[in-house]
Amino acid sequence: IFLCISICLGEDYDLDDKTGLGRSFDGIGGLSGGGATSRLLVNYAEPYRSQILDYLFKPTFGASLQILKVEIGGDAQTTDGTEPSHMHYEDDENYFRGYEWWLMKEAKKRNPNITLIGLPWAFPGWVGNGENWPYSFPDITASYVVSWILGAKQYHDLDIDYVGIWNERSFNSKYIKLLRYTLDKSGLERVKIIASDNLWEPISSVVIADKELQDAVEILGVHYPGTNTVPEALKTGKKLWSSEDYSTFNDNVGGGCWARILNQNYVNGKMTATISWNLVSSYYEDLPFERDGLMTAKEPWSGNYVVESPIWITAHTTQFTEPGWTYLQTVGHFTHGGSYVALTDERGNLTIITETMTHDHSVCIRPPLPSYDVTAQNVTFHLKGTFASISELQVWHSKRLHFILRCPWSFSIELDVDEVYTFTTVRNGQRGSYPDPPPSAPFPKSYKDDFDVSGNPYFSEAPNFADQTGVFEYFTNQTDPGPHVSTLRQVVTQRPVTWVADADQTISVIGDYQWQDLMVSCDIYMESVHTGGVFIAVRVNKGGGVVRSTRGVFLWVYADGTYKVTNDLNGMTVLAEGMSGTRARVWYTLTLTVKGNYASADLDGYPLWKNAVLWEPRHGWAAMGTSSFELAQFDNFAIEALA
Ligand code: 147
Repeated sequence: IFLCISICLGEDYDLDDKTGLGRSFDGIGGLSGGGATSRLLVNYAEPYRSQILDYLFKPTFGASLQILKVEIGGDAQTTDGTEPSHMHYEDDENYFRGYEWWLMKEAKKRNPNITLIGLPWAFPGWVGNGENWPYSFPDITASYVVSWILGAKQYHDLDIDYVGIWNERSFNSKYIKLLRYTLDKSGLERVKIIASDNLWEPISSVVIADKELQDAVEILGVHYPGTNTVPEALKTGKKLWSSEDYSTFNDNVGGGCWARILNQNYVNGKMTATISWNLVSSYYEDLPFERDGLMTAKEPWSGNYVVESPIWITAHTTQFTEPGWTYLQTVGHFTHGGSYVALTDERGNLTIITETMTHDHSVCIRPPLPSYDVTAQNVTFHLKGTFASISELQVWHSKRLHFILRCPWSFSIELDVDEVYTFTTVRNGQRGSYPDPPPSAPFPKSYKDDFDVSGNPYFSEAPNFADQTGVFEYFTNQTDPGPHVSTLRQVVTQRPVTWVADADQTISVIGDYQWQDLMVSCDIYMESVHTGGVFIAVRVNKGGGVVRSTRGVFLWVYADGTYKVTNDLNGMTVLAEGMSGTRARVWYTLTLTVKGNYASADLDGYPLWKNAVLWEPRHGWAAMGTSSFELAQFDNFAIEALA
C-alpha cells in the first residue's frame, strides 16, 4: 500500500507551520445521558465493566476519550429514560444518585486530564415553580445547576470544567449571565460556559450583539452541524465545538460517519471538539436510537459487550494528540475526495489523520449528506517548516496494519476509499484488547429482586430497571420495621420541567422486549391516601420520548378500593375493572399473568379477575409504576417468562 519512492505520483499536499498555525484542539468526547444511555453499564460484573471503561477512557488503549460530557439529571425523560436529580425537592440534596458521578470518577481514574462537562436536559418541577420553563426564576435555576457543580467537588472531588444551559431548547441571556455570576460568586471562576447546545443561531448573533453575554460565554457549542459553521459563529471569535454529534448506528457506516466528521468538523467548520451522542449504548435495544454509541454494552446479565468501529476511529485521533495541541493551517480536502488534518504539540510532534470515506459508507443520522465522490488516489505530503526535520512517522491504518515510514521531508501513500490513516511522531499507540467477553444471551426468563441492599448501596437504582417517567430508588423504611424495610420507591412527586412529553404516570421497564407470555408479581404499597394508584404490567411496548403512548397489559390498584386492567399506560382502553378493597399504607401482592390472548390477576393470592381478552401488543417489557407523580413502594418483584 505504501510507496515511498513514488514521490511524483498523485497530488501534493504541504504540511507547514511557516505561516502560523490554526486553532487549538480541545478534544474528542462521549456523552453519557440525554438520557439514561449508560443505564445498563453500571450493572455489569467485573472484569467486564472495567474492560468497557478501559476501551472508552484508558489512554492509548482504545477510544482514549479526552472529554466526558454527562447529563445533569432532572428526573425527566430525556431520550432513553430518566436520570435522577440531585434535588428532587426544593429542600432535598443528594449527590449519590444515578451513575454519572461514578462514571466521571471511573473516567478520571483512567485519565486524570479528561475534560468534564455537565448539561441539563430537564429540571425537577420545583425549579420551574409550577411552569414547564426554567427561566421564570433564573436565580433558582442557576443555583440549582451550581449546586450540582459544587456537589461534584465536595462529594466526589470532581472538577467540572464546563457547564451548559438547556439542551436543544431556548436559552435566555439573562440566565446565562446570572449563571456566570453565580459560578464566580461560588468560587467557580474556572468553570466555563458552553452555549447553547442547539443551532449556530440565534446564539451567535446574540453573543455578537451583547458584550456582557460575550464575556459570559466561553464556547459556542452546536449540535449535528453537518461539519459546517456560519459566518456569524466565526465572527464571535469564540471557540466552536460540536458539543453533540454522531448519533448513528455503530456499524461500519457509523464508523465512517464518525471518521468523516472528526476530520471535517475542523476542516469545514473550524470546530475544535466533537462529542459523540452517545458514549456507550447501554440501554435496552428496543428503546429509541439503538446502538448510537461508540460501543455497545447492553447485556449486563450476560457480560457480553461489543467494541464497535467508532472506538478505533476515535483512537486514530485521540491516541496521537492531546487537548492543547494545535491544528495546522494546512488542512483540507483531497482532490479526489476525503480530507486530512494535522496537529502539533509545537514541540516537534506531528500527527496527521486522513479519511477517504465514501458517501454511502459515512452517512450520519442527521443532517442529510449531499452526494460527493471519492476515488482511490495517490497523495504526497511534503513536511515543511519545523516538520522538515521529521525523519520517521508511525503509521496506523483503520485495518490496523502497522508499519514505519523512513522517508525524510516527504512521503507518498496510495489511499483507497473508506480508509483512515494516522501518520504520527507519537510512538505509544496501541490497539488495546481483552479476551472476548461472554457470548450474548437474552434477559433471564426467571428473575427476582427483593431490593434488600444491605447498608448503603453504591447505586441508587435497582439493576435492570429502566425508568421512563419518574425515578425509582432504593428506600429504607426506618420507622416501619417488618418484612418491607428495603423497598424500591418512586420518588418524583411533581411533573418535571420536561424535555419531551413524559407520561402523566410514572413507569420503569425491565426485561426482554420479545417476551409474550409472562407472570409478573410484586408487593406494592401506595403512600397517597385517597389518590394513590399503582400498577404492574407486561408486554409494555414503548419507552423514551414516546412513553406517553405506551401500550401493554396494565394491572392497576387504587387507594379508593378499586382495580382496573387497561391496554395502555394512559388508561384509555379498559379491559376489566371492579372493586379490590385496596387502600393506601397497606402492602398487597399483585400477580399478573398473560398467556396468548388472555390475562388474569391475583390480589394477595386471590383471583381478582380472569381471562380478560386482549389482542395487542403481542410482546414487550415488564413494568411497574404509579398512576400519577406520587410516592409509592415496590418489593419482591418477580418475573417468570413462559414463552
Ligand atoms: C438529540 C438529543 O440532544 C439527544 O439527547 C438524543 O436524543 C439525540 C438522539 O439522536 O438527539 O436531539 C436531537 C433530536 C432531533 C434532532 C436533533 C437533535 N433533529 O431532528 O434534528
